[in-house]
Amino acid sequence: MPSGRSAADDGPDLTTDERSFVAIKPDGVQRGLVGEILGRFERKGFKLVGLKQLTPSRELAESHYGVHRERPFFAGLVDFITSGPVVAMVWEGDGVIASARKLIGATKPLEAEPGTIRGDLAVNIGRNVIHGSDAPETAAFEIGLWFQPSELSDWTPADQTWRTEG
Ligand code: 3AN
Repeated sequence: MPSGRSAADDGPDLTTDERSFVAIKPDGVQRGLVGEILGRFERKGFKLVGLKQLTPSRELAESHYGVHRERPFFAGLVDFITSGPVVAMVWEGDGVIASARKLIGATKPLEAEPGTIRGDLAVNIGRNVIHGSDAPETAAFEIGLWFQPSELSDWTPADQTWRTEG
């Protein structure tokens, strides 16, 4: 947070460097939803600092979903996420981790609010089109897992002062 601001200001501040890992899963890519989903993050005002498409290896997928290793759906989840191209992204901005989760909506798409990505675009938990980091620690882990530092861009949008005050 830059000097002169306090937590109490509580407004958007894209000069902070909070980052979140967001990925459009194979169902989102196959269904042609990449532009629709990217557009929602762009229109919100977050800054895209990393973007690539890849079909994840099993090793990458198992690391990414490591916390679910003991769950009954783990093998199916890894099969699914490695079944085709994933669009991996890093978005930056004040509060981006929590805000991205709001844009994405609840894990179960039928419980996700209309207006959210899952609420508008998905019906099934096993085909919920998108992943977003759930906390600063997981964001740091996932960004490091999916991206090399050289794949991330430090840049300032030309319209920065029209997105955030100060
Ligand atoms: P989120 O993606 O909303 O953070 P997590 O971390 O609880 O949700 O679960 C990771 C992924 O595992 C979900 N996106 C979903 O694809 C899958 N998943 C979670 N719970 C289940 C379940 N009960 N059955 C099948 N797949 C599940």
